[in-house]
Parts: sequence; C-alpha cells; structure tokens
Amino acid sequence: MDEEGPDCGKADFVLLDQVTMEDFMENLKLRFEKGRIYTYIGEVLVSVNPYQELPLYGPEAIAKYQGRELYERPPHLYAVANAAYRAMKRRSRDTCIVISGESGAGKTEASKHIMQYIAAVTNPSQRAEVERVKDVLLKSTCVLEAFGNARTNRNNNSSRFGKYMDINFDFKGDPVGGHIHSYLLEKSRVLKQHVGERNFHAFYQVLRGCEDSQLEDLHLQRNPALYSFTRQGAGLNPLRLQPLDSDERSHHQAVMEAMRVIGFSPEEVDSVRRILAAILHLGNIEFVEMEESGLEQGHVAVAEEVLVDHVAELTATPRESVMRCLLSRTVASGGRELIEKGHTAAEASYARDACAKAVYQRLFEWVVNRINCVMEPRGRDPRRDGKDTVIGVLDIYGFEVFPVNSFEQFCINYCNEKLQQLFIQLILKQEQEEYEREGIAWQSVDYFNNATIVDLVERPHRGVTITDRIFLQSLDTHHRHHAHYTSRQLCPTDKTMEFGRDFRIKHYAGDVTYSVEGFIDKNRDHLFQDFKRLLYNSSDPTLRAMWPDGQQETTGKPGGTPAGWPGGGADAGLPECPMSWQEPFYVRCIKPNEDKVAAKLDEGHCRHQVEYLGLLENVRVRRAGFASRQPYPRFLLRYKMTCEYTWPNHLLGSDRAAASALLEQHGLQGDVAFGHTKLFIRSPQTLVTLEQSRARLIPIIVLLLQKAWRGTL
Ligand code: AD9
Ligand code: MG
Repeated sequence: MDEEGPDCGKADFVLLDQVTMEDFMENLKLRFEKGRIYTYIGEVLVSVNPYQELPLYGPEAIAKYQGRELYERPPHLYAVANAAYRAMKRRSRDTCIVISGESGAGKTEASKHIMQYIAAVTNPSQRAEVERVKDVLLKSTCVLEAFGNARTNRNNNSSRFGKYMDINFDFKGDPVGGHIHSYLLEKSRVLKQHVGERNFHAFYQVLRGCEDSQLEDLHLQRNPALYSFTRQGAGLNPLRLQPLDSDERSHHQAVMEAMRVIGFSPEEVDSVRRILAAILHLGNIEFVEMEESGLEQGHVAVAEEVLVDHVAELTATPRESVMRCLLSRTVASGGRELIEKGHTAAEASYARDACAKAVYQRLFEWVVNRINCVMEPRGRDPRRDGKDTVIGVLDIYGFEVFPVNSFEQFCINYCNEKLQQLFIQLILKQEQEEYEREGIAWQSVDYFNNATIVDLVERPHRGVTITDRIFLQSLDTHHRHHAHYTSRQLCPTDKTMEFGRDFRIKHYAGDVTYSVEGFIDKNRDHLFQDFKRLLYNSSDPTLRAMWPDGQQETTGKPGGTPAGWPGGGADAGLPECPMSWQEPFYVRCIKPNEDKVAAKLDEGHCRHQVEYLGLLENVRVRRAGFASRQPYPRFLLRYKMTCEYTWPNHLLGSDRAAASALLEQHGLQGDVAFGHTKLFIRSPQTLVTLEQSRARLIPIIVLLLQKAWRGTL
C-alpha cells in the first residue's frame, strides 16, 4: 500500500483518525479524485464506479497482484480475487465473493474483472480442457448480458436477473468447470418498458446486427419503432425512441462469436434468432372484436393475419394451431370432455402477452442451461474423490427506486434486502468467531439489523388473494403495526401515496413506494397449456426442447409456474446459503452520481449509500477491538528489520515471542493482543509507528545489501 503515496488518503478506512461520516467521505472523495476508486475496510473492498476507463486493469496490473497478500499492494478487485483464490487453494475450502450496491454502481463490471483475474492466473501448464473452460467462463458473460441486460434509466447496461456463478477448481487450482444460477429474470420487460428504457439488448442486436437477407428471412425490418415490444420506451412520442446504438452491430457479432466458442451449433443460433423474431411479431398482433358472426372460434379475430403466418413459420408450428391458441383455449366441460372456449379480445391479449414473456423466459433459461452443460466439470481427478473446490461470484441486480415502482422493483429490492441481511449476519459472525478462535475477548457493536424488513416481506401472503386491492388490504391488516410498513389507508394524511393503490416499505436503502397495480397478475402469470403444447410440438428441436412440459395432456386449467412471491416462490429468492458462503469476500459498490458521468462525486448521493450499506458500522466493527490483525509470520516479515532481536532472523522459539519482543522494543506492547496465530493491533497509530520505522530503515538496508553484493562491505 506504500506505493500509493501519502496524498491519496487512507487505503483502508480502518486507519481513519476518527470514524465519522465526514472523515469517511473526505477520504472517499480524495481517493476518487486521484483515481483511487478502491479502498478497503479490512478485507471488504469499497469500490466507486469511475464511469471512465482507468488504467487499472490488464495483464500488467494482474501480475502485480498475483500471489501477493491483500495489503501488499494498493486496494484492488484483483487483490480480492487473489485473496479468495488463495484462501480457496490454501485451505481447500469453498469461498465466494459477494458484490453488492445499487443499480449502476459497477457490480457486473466488478464481476467481470474478477473472472478475468482468475482466468489470467490459472492454468500455467496450458491444459487444453482448462483453457476451454476458461474461454466458456469468460464468453458466457457476453451472452448472458445480451439476453438478461437492458438499458434502464439508471444504467445503460442494467442486469435484469440475478446471477450466481460457481467456478469449480481441481486440486491444482485450475478451473475445470462452472455453473450459473440465474434468479428471477424481469420478464415483464419483454412487453413493457418505462419511458426512456429499452427491452433486452438481444432484440436490438438482432435488428441492428443481422444481414439484410437474414432480416428478410425473419420477416423483420431494421427499425425498432415498428415493433410494439421494442418501442415502449418512447412513450407516446416515437421520436423519443432511443436510436439504435452504433455499437449494437459489433455487440451482435461478439455475441454470435461467443455463442460459437461456447459451443452453440449454427442451427441453435438460428433458432434463437427466429424465436426473438417470433416474439417481436407476436407483440404486433392485435385482436378485434367481431360482430356476432357465428365465427367458430368465438368473437375475436386477429387484425393482421400475416403476423400469425410469421409466428407459425418462425416457431415451426402449424398456422392453424397458432391461430387457435391465440383466439381460444381448451377447457374441460362438465365431465372429461374438452371443449374450445373462445377468448374475448382482452383475454386474447393477455394470453398473447403471457406467451411472449414465457417464450422469452424459456429462451433465457435454455441459454443458461446450455452454457451450464458445456461447463459441467468433466474428468475429475479420482485422487480428489471428485471433490472440487468452488469460488462463487454473486452479482445481482442492484437496489432501485423509480418514480413508479411495481412488482419487479419489489422483487429486486427484496433480493437486496436479503443480501444485506446476510452481510450483517456473516460479518458479525465472522468477527466473533475469529475472536473466539484466537482466544480474544469480544465486544459487540450496535448494528442496524434489517431482519425485521426481510420478515415483513417473507411473511406468507398466500391464500385467496384475488385482486390487487384485496392484496393491499391484506398487507394492511398483516402489517398495520409494522415499523417499516405503511400505506395511504394507514396514514391518510400522507398525500405522496394514493388510496387503494400504494404501500411503502422502509428498506435498508431507503423508503420505496410501491404501486400494487398489476402485482397479482405479474405474480400469477398464467400461460395456457395450449401454448405449451403448441411449442412442444414445434418441428424446431431447439424450441421444442424448451417446452418439455408441453407434453402433458390439457387439464383445462391454465398451466404455468407462478412467478413466485419472493419469500415463497421457487426462483425468486437468493440461493439457499451454500457452503461457499461461509467465508465470503465482499465488494461494496458505490455509484458516484445519478448522471452516469465521469469525475463527479455527488456527496449527498454517496453519503446515503455509505449510510445504508452500513460502511461506517463496518469500520467500527472492524476497529471495535482491533484495527488490524495479522498472522505472526506476516507481521514479522514486514517489520522484523525494525528490531535487533528479529533481524535478519529471530532465535526466540516462536513467532509469537518474536513479535512480542519487537513490540516491546518499540514500547507498543500495551496496544496489542496476542491471539493463538494472529497478532491483533488495537489502534491504527501503532501500525503507523511501525510503518514509519520500517520506512526509515529500508533505504539503509538497501544500501547495505548493495554494498554487500559489490563486496565493499
Ligand atoms: V445493475 O444493478 O446491473 O443495474 P451494476 O451491475 O451495478 O448495475 P454495471 O457494472 O453495469 O453496474 O456498471 C454500470 C456502468 O458503469 C458500466 O456499464 C460502465 O460504463 C461503468 N463502470 C462500472 N464499473 C466501471 C469500471 N471499473 N471502470 C469503468 C465502469 N467504468
Ligand atoms: Mg449489473
């Protein structure tokens, strides 16, 4: 850390003279201005998004961190990746890196740097299989981002799904496989985007990136304003539609190349394109109510039938079947007899939308599964009993607040709430356990515990809730006295909420008002079995593989998995605390400003994040007893030249005794505690004294060594 120089602030917030918000912010700001976007709190890395390319990454920087201890170099993501890697390798134990922060704070970028570091430092012997796995790991990000990320008002490349990626390592410490868990894709984005936002990148990449002839085959035109699903962000003003990014074309090529490297066949890639095109056409299908015309299929017709032709062709399904699915559904009448019941126009639109969302979600899941199949660890070493060690990297969508917040924000913010709870529990637990392990007395620190908010969301809300309004009433009844819940009914004077529509949760990261409109539908999200059967019977094997449940006979009831209430839903929550979460490393990302611009640190905005991320408490916990802790050998390695009993080597029986002698010589023995394997240093000043003493001696020692080499000593 000495490389940073004195004018770059403290590289570890633990070393602040006082733990106040002012001191914290001053240090953060000073470092940010000097391009030092990373700072530690002990082993936790605080990262501020620079919104500009800084010369901090790449092979040279990686080499600087490789094999080093966390504190030997200036704070960096590479140092954390390296620490996690070494911890995993040294102890043969699973570990993970949890990245958190609000939308646009830099989580996904951080996860990419971590992967790049791990890929760069492993497989020195260039084993082909390991190289293949590394290629897939690195390339998978680009593919997942195409399908799972979108431009939002908070982030131009916002993750709209949660990602937990496991990397499996063999006994040599080389990556031999991996697995991606994805959580709760924001599939409603397929249909609707807020003004200024876009659908998932993949749609635009197809429109922009395909050759003319390919587009013709897909019956598409280049302009996204022509498709309902890609023009929602324009609101009522088509001129507001974000122009196609000039990068879109190169992104499309990069995704195609990545899919090829990962092992998607050309036929699969074609199917993916056709499915995306089919969704766009589906979105343009409109329904018109017919006069009582004796139409067999009910009273509704498709306004533009050629779109049905396109959908049928692109999904390789019979046109009549597509039409039937769009206009009617099969229901059981009385006994076992199945009859076709015509939709109203509203029902048909609902079914169309449900189908579009489900097709996209299945496509996304299929892409994830396909990548997972390719990354499945193969040919394990029998000496290890098939046991690999794992580093997990968690990158979820960040906490977000919009002018209007709905079910999607509710799920996203809940995930963040849960993550924060885990952070609180584990950091405290880790500290406590370390003190116990080392035989040192533990003092507790007050911490805001958000368990009560998690509990608020997790309390079962199931039952006979049928409408949004009834759901809101049930929330009101259940949480009437909850300190973190309110609604207009409970607080009639609060005009910022609307009667019968809004409720508000006091999240750890701030208050969010949710509109209950559409909650129930979004959570229920029914897809009629007819659509599933239709797609299962497609003659496109890729599409067919996405619908194994289409095989079932019609039940008459709408099928489909509920999107899932965060607490109870299958795919909504975070992973059940896996083993690798026992000893996590943390990266806490901060968004410097709301304008997505470089070199601007909005103090109020950052202060708020520092507050809710609990960073000050984190520093306090870290300093509660001890500002620093170091294993004896590491401590001696660094400071042994400052004491005659320890330089160049000590003869004192144990490293602990040597450390004790060293500290006594400096008169610092009163400020430390001796653990079984580590030295605990109470005040930062002690470290400063030792560092100064070392800094004074180094030039002298270097001079002596040079003389010794030249034989002039
Ligand atoms: V969200 O919750 O998925 O909406 P993230 O993932 O926290 O969000 P992301 O990593 O996507 O944010 O970062 C947002 C943008 O900030 C990126 O697209 C980059 O333009 C910019 N960024 C983030 N980190 C860095 C960095 N280390 N260097 C340069 C960065 N630019
Ligand atoms: Mg992200």
